[in-house]
Amino acid sequence: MSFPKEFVWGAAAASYQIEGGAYDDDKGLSVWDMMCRQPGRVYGGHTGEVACDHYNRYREDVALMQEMGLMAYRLSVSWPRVLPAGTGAVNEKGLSFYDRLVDVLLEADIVPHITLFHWDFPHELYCRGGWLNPDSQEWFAEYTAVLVDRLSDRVRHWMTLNEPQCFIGLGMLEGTHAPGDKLGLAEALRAGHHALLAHGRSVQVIRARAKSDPIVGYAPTGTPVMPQDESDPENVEAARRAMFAVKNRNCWNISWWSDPVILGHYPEDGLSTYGADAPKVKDGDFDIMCQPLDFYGANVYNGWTIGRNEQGKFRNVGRPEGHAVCANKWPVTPTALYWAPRFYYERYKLPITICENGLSCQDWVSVDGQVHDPLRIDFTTRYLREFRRAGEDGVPIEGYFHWSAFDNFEWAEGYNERFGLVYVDYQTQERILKDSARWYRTVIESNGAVLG
Ligand code: GCO
Repeated sequence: MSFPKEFVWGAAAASYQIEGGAYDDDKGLSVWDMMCRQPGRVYGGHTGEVACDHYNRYREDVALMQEMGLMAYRLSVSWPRVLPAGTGAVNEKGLSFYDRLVDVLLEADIVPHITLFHWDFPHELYCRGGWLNPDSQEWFAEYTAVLVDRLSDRVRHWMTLNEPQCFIGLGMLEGTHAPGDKLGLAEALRAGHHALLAHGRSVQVIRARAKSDPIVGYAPTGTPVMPQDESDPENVEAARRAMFAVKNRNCWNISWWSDPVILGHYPEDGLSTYGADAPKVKDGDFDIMCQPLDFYGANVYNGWTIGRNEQGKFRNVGRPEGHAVCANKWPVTPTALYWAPRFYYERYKLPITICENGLSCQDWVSVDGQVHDPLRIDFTTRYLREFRRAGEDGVPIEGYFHWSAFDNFEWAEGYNERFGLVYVDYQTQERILKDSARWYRTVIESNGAVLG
């Protein structure tokens, strides 16, 4: 068996990471604009002010996507570009950017998949308490309505939040991402509770107002756990348990952020791990959070392996010396793209779309003027073979979005990491299709047959 006939091959990017135009056309400020102004927060003092200048070069960029043969493009919308104060007055110039982008994509036969929130939270709303404010769910519902009203005649694919683990955990608890706060766990989890409510309200708004039948999902992340011995059912079970466990008093886990949205409650072990820091749940909260979804959007980069020690007890088996790593030292663990989709599907019973998967490489322009990135091709081949295997074993696999379409602003790492299929020279804004981009085209054209 190969990939399903209707399988969607795409690539992804996010507004703050590529758009630039931070001060153009009356855009409001986001927490990332503000974070980048603070010395020492982002590698090298880099900012997303210009980034890939996609705000001005989107036509050229869509032409490159077409050259790559993409069937779909996962983009996100900058909330403060559309609503400069986060609520209230709509900025027509900002909204019309997305309107034009959608049209240009459709003309190129590329289906837009819109993520409503990929971290550029409006600064004005942050000053009103941000996600800590219980009204945040209504702010997000209002913003959702503006986009759905304007775009849903042409856009059917929607994702609500990207990785609450990061924008709450890294943004509000650890302070390494915007807004850069180091709150207590109780405050972070309360903010997270509001974000989960915002997700639910947003799904309700999409379903109530969309002009064409919507396909709605959610794009969280987490760390997959793989069994060392795949033929040992107890090892598989140990991996599943470890993958969904909430053991640490931080925001980095899967089930706290997915169970309420899909199963309608917080996980028991999370409630005991967080104890008195767990948020108060009001009657009806889970009814709001838990809305019908059409797919589970998984962002998967790497995982760890669990196996038996000499006494037969399960533990993290670690990695052998010299194990393959990406430029940013993330480990290369292809079977994560088998086990994560399988465990997600078994627990949540939703079809799986991989909304992000990819790697940072040390790409540069070679003397022949090309960008040769064999490691990206090898990495993606290995991961996609595993994803295909998940499909063969009965997991409904619907799509794959490579992270990323373009090199871009990698948050606190600035431009120090290159995740793109397309190389971007930030001085000249020249784009070069990397070898991987041309290769990806052959993957798409053959619906994965070239993966071997
Ligand atoms: C994510 C981030 C992306 C990152 C990518 C590489 O959703 O994890 O949204 O924006 O750039 O994951 O770290």
